[in-house]
Amino acid sequence: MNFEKIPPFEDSKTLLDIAFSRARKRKDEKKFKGKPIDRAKNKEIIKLDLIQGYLDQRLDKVVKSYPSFDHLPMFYQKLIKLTLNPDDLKKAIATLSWARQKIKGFHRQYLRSIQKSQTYENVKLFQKQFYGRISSILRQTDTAIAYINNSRRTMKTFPDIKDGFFTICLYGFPNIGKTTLLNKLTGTNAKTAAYEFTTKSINVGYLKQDETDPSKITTAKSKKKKHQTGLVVQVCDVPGTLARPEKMNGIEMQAELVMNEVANLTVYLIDISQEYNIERQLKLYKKVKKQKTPMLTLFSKQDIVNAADIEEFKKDHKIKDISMEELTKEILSRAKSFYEREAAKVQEAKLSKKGLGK
Ligand SMILES: Nc1nc2c(ncn2[C@@H]2O[C@H](COP(=O)(O)OP(=O)(O)OP(=O)(O)O)[C@@H](O)[C@H]2O)c(=O)[nH]1
Ligand SMILES: [Mg+2]
Repeated sequence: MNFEKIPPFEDSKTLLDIAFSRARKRKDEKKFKGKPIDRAKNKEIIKLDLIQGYLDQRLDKVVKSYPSFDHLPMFYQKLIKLTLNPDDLKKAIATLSWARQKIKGFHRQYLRSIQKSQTYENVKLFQKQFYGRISSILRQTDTAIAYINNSRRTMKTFPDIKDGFFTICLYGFPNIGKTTLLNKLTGTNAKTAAYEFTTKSINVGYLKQDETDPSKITTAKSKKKKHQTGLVVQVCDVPGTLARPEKMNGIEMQAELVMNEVANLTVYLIDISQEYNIERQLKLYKKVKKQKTPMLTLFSKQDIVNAADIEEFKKDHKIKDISMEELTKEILSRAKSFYEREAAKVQEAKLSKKGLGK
């Protein structure tokens, strides 16, 4: 899902100003014929049509640009629950739909009144009443518009995680090399730095099986057709997590959500070059191991850690790890089984549909 495309929305005053000035301009461009009273009526009718048409189109666009909450993949439903209030968002969007219908109704009503008018005074009066009514309706949407715009800012930070891919989550403490590994595996250029909490939102990259050497991986430019481009794997690098379940912050909760809701495999990174938080990394390791998502453990920064120290650490804590070379092979092998299972499911569904159709 890509939430980047949700457009911004004007407040009621700006919206009305634009609608009125467009209507005025278009009306001035048009030549009106007939008796003076008919000309006056037609001028106002055109303005009413243009104003209603513009507001209708703007309100409709915003309403339609928000995906229906109940149809979103579970990950995004939960992410919205974590970061926003879905009921308030639904209410705000419903307010815009309500305003749209109300404006439509007033447009019909005042169009008829102006058409029936016999005097200029009445034409002016109905025109004024129409403007007053729609201004009042739009003013009532201001809180909803502000809420929608705030939600949009939050939703724009949501990662674009695609459905149907074998997906890996790189998980672990801050500053242990998760983003560095993402960049290495997928060729992304996500920010890495020698301090904690560099990654504030979720980075996504793609790798694929190397066509010249199927035991190796390469970066995947195409994020779309996994079957056409060989085995494509989606990799999510999440913000660092501290082992403190009782006071997890919003970013840590998002990281956990990716691991539990999206990932088919967690790669848990341990960095023993940072002596000071080893105990807490182990605590988190034990927690992640208990989750339903299968986990592989990788020691990061092996170039600056003594190999013997890693061996001793593994023995002391009964940890089974995987090397970098094995990791890529393991990813490809698991991805292959995953896509085979998915293809079998599709085939099965087709067959049972055929069976039912008989
Ligand atoms: N020597 C060495 N340094 C590494 C390695 N991987 C990462 N680093 C360094 O460790 C620091 C942290 O790396 P990141 O990849 O930003 O770590 P992160 O786990 O994504 O950190 P957060 O986003 O803050 O959770 C950076 O200075 C990296 O250059 C490695 O394999 N060897
Ligand atoms: Mg990072």
